[in-house]
Amino acid sequence: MDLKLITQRVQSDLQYIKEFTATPGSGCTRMPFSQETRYTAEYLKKVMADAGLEVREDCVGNIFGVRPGKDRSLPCIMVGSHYDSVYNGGDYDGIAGVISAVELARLLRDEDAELPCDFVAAAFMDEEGCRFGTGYFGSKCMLGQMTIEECRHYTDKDDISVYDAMKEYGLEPERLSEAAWPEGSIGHYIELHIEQGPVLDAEQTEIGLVDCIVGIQRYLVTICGRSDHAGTTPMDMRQDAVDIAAKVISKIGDMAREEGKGTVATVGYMKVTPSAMNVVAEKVDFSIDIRSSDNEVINRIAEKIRKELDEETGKTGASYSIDSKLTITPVNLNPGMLDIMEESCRKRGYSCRRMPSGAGHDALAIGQTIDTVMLFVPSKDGRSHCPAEYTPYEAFAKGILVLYDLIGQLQPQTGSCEK
Ligand code: HGY
Ligand code: MN
Ligand code: MN
Repeated sequence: MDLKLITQRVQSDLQYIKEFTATPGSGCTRMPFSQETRYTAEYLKKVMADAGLEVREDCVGNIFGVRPGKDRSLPCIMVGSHYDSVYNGGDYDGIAGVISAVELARLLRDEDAELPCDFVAAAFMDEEGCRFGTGYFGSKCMLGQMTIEECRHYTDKDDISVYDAMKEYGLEPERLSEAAWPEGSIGHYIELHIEQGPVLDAEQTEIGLVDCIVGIQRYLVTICGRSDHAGTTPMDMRQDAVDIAAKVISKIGDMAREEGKGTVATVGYMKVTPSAMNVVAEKVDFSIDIRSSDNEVINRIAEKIRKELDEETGKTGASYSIDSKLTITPVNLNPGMLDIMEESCRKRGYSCRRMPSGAGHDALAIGQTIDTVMLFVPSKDGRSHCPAEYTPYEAFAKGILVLYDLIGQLQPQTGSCEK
C-alpha cells in the first residue's frame, strides 16, 4: 500500500472540507445543523459513494457508509469520528478521523478485500456540544441514549433548541429513536484522532495508542443577583452576580490542581446580564467542564463547587441554579485491539506509546458499551481547538495503515444481530 497515495487522497479531502467554515480566515466554525455541516455532509456522502460504500444520512444528521462483509448478520466494525467543530477551531479535529475512515474504505476497495463482517465509516453530528453546551449528540443518538425531551431542553445562545435547529436543518426530531442501532449490531468501534495535546509532538512519537479516556461532567451555572446602580448602591446592600461568580470561579482551578493526576476544570463560557459598566450585574451564566480519569475526583470537585455557590450566594441573599449538560464516566479501551495496533507499529517501524486521552471524543460515549480503541496522531505544539491546530497529512496516512492492519485482524464479535 502506497503511503504517498494515501497522504494525497487524505490531503485533498481535508483541504476541500476546510472551506466549509462560518469563519473563513479565522479557523473552522462548523456548528451542528448549520449550512457548513450541510455542505460537509454532502461532500462526505459523495466521497463515501466514490469509495464504493452504501451511503445513508440518518434522521439526526449522522452519515454512514457501509462496505458489505462476508456475513452481514455479524456485528460490524465501525470506524469514524465527528464532522462538527468548535468555534474558530482547527481543520483536523474530528473530520480527519472521518476522512481516515473513508480512506480505509478506499483501501479495502483497491485491495478488493472482503472483511468477515460489514465495515462502516461513520461521521457523527455534534460531538463537540459547542452550540448547545452538551456533547456526543450524534453518537448518543446512535446508541439510543438521547431523548426528544432533551432535544427540546437544550438551547444555544440564541435560545434555539436542538429540536428547532434540527427542524430548520430539514430533520424530523420526532423520529429521533430511529437513529438508534439495534443492540449488538456494532462489534468494534475505532477512532483515529489528533492528540490535541503536547505529548506525541514533544516526544517525536508517531502513533498514540489510547488506553483510556477521561470522564467529563459539564454544567451551566446561573447566579441570580439583583441589578442596581453601580454608583449609589452601598457594597453591603448588593447582590452582585459577578462578584459572587468571580469568588466561586477563582477557586475552581485550584480544586483541580489540588487533585492532580491530570485532573482539569475549565470555565470557558460566561455571560453577564445586563452587562453594563454602571450597573451591578443581575445575572451571570457560566460553564464548568470537569475531567479526570477518576470519577470520584470529578464528583468531589462538583460537590465542592456546589458548597462554594451555597456559601457565596447565602451571604447576600442571591440564588443560583445548575443545569447539568453532560455526565459521562471514564472508559478503558480494548486491550486486545491496542495489542494488534502496537504489533502493527512495530512491524511498520512506527514509534508508538500508550497514553490516556484528556479529550472526550465519540469513543468516550461509544466505548461505555462497545469494544473501542483510539489511535492518536501528533498535534504540532499540542495546539487544538484553535486555528493553529496542525498535523502533517502523512501522519494520518501512517495511522490509517495501522488501522488497516487492525481491521484486517479483528475477529468479528460472535452472535449475529438483526440489522
Ligand atoms: O471537548 C472535548 O473533549 C472534545 O474535543 N469534544
Ligand atoms: Mn474531536
Ligand atoms: Mn474537539
